[in-house]
Amino acid sequence: MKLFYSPFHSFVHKVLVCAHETGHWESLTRVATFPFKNLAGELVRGQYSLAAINPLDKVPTLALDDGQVIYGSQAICEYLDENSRAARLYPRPGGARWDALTRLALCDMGFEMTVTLAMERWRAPELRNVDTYNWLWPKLEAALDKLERDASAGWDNFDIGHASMLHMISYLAYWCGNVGADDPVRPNFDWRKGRPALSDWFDKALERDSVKAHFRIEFAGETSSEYHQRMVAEVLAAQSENHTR
Ligand SMILES: N[C@@H](CCC(=O)N[C@@H](CS)C(=O)NCC(=O)O)C(=O)O
Repeated sequence: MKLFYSPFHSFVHKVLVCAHETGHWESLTRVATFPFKNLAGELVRGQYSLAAINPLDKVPTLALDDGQVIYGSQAICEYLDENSRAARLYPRPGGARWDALTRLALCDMGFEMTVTLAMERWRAPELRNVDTYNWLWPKLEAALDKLERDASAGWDNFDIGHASMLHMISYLAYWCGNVGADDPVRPNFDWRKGRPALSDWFDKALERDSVKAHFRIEFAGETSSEYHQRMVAEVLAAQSENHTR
């Protein structure tokens, strides 16, 4: 299997966590994909295009060995979980499943809002859309507050919603707060402040092997666009051989 994804490990990737927890880590070829910029940091499209296998041209995109392509992180995680060789992250039908799926949705949407805010930083400060920030920021704070209330009640499991929480919170902390990026959206924002239960949960979850396998570890694989294009070509060849898409 090939996973096309952005290899920035300054945040926790939900799909990587899921791949590791479900026992697919070793059989996954991770293909570095830069959806927005080339390696020189210029905003260009095309060099790392996935358009031939994903009409949305987005990461993450999973390609199975027979050429079948699955995109949308939710679909990818569900595929990995259904074919799990180890833990299952999607609870069986019932209340626990809806709780996990709702946290998955909350944090996936929170992540996308955070990406929108982080992308605003690419504009000159005077061109940044303040209305976007004013609209989205209260939702992100409310999402964190809801998760703090949930964390106060406690969990005795680790599900797909938790993987998504790690993804959103670590990305938000990096791009919108006091953790890492230059020119963050809110330079002094500390998501942990006033959220002790969530903060404790987060620190414990970072100890999982599925997180430690990539978080804050530099991507060591091939990053050239030639390699990326070769991997896309392999998917297309498998598709024509197996009549998949
Ligand atoms: N809902 C999608 C979101 C994927 C997504 O928006 N990926 C961004 C990177 S964070 C992307 O590839 N953007 C490239 C583009 O929009 O052209 C998922 O969860 O997979």
